[in-house]
Amino acid sequence: MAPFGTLNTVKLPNFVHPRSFKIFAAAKLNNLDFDIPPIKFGVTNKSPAFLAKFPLGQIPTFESPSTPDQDGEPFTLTESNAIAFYIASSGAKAGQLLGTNPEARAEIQKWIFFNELQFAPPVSKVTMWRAGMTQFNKEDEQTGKVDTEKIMLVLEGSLKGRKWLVKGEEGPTLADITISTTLYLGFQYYFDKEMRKRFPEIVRWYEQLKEVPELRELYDTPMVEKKEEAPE
Ligand SMILES: N[C@@H](CCC(=O)N[C@@H](CS)C(=O)NCC(=O)O)C(=O)O
Repeated sequence: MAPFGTLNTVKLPNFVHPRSFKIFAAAKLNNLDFDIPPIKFGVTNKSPAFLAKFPLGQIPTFESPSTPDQDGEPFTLTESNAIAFYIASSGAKAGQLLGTNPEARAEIQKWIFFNELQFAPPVSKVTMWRAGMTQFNKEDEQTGKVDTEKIMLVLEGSLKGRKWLVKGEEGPTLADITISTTLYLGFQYYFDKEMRKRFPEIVRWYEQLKEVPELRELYDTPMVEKKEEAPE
């Protein structure tokens, strides 16, 4: 299959870049593939060639030479949620992923913002150092723990009696995919066996996502038995 476009992201063994995970999941559901050039984080994305196209020098970014704009320039996109939206819009499962009516579409947007602003930041504080990606910070660990717990309780309540996050939709929608991006990281490093017992709806819903044939391989990562304790 010809690549749908180029995705600039980092690929590390045993670590899927969290902001890119939702893009990969939407691509799997829409049967799309990417060209992924090798990137040395902090070097390639700060090179003049990269900055000329993407001035913030951040990843992920997307480019599609086969879809030029009106000036003949390749279509480019930054912001992981916008890229995930574009990929979700670009295949046979667009209707399922983006919602079938205005209420569902609005609710999907709600979960995307919820993930970006309420959920991913605290989960990132408690997972990234455990994943070896950042330094431990005591204050971040404490606030991250409190805020993560609060949001997990909201999510647990929202999933009660529902197959997917957005009521009435034949999901998974982009809402499920986006929230699961944060949980994917969380289950690997933070939400251990003890914690998972307290969130049965979230675990049930996540296991169900793992059973979607197109997603099985992407989501196939062991969940942590016991999370690393924070240093004193
Ligand atoms: N809102 C952006 C944030 C992108 C972002 O912060 N990417 C980080 C990696 S997770 C990055 O490239 N940081 C390098 C930098 O800011 O110089 C998105 O969702 O795509």
